[in-house]
Amino acid sequence: MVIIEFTEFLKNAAHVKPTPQQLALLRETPFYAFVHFSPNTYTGLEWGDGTEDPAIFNPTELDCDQWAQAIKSAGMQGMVLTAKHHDGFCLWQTEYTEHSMKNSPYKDGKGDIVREAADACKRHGLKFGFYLSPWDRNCPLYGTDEYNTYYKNQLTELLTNYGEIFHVWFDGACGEGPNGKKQVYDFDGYIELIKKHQPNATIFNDAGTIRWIGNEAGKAPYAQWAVVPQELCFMNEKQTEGPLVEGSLDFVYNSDINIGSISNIMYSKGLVFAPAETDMSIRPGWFYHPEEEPHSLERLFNTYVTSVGNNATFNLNIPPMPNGKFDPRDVERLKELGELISKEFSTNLAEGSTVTILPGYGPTQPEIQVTLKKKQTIKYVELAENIKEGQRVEAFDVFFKDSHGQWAHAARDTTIGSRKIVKTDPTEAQEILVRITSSRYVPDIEWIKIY
Ligand code: FUL
Repeated sequence: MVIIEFTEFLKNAAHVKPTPQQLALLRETPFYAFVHFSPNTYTGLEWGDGTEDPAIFNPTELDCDQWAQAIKSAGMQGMVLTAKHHDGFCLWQTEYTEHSMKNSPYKDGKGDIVREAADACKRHGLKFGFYLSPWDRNCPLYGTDEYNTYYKNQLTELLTNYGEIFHVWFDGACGEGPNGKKQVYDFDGYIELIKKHQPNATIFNDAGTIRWIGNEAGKAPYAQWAVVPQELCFMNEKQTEGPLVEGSLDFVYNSDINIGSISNIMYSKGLVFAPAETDMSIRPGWFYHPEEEPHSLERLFNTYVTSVGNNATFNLNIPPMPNGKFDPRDVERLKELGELISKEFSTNLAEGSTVTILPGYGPTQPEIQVTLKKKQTIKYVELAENIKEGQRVEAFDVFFKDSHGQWAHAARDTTIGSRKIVKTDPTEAQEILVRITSSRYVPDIEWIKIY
């Protein structure tokens, strides 16, 4: 049974808009660093079980300025520190547990690594955020209502004592606590605290204002939609009515490739704006393991292109070593990455060129023709939708005019969104044509850049 008109449905879907916080993250802070640091750094584990002795946590040469400098060298704009991972150990001076810096030999139990990291970010012009694992394998309250109070108390400490927080990372993992019980998380209560104390922060979660991209390999699913069913991302406000068609959503998890496609969203009871974050570690593990090597420059660069250059943000983890510094191999790789990103994207060849919008095949299928001032070797075409008004384009083609004056097909792609970087075979050309082949409403292209 058709409940609302299809064209009306498409128009509404095309007008689902970001919040100012989501817009700011996409446009101003799309590339940031994760820092995974906990007793795991000393035990070699990825998931501690909460029985670790806090005395093992002793970063004798901790240098958060070194972290910040390395992060900046890659061109990143922020840092997200694991204030508490699943093992429950707190990297700050919390009032609510002894399983914390209080019992670490570092600075005789007076250390506060959240403070040191936040201050270093300030000194180096980086934004600061934190990860606070809801799953806590140490806290004896875990699995009871009191645990939610405990968690909210910790959240309040972090939200109120460390200056401006740009991003709060809620891990979706929900295992058993020390007493074998699982916890029902009070996400509404957690979100209320963030809205109260840090209204500008975005919230990462499977269901968050920034949602998970669905894998840790930097791959976007088939198309990268920020407009998804509220059934998936309940932390966002519904902006449309639905469903278009009675039925059940087939794809309701971030790893499903079609969550944003019409064939799925038509069954939704309402759509939300929730852009994706790609999270990935510079090495195989989230925590430091000396035998691991950083990923290749090529892999990291490609992940940048398929995240920041694909309507998503990129959260790249760098794990400190037991002494509290980043490994020189990671520092070097970050520098190389920053250099490569600025080499590839610093000169917009379309600067000063002529841009003509042609009617193409109709209002939702226009063509954009760019004539450069002279012939250039083109490696990338970058497009951006005026995302603050919504996401519309479903598919497009790119052509370069060849030496015979013919439009030669260079690339075919799906969504655009906040920013899309299309990699092409390096080609000499002066004229570029972008043909929008499908759009949910009249496309509103904010910019086109050529590199
Ligand atoms: C996952 C965690 O279980 C991993 O340890 C890591 O923190 C990653 C970013 O999120 O859910």
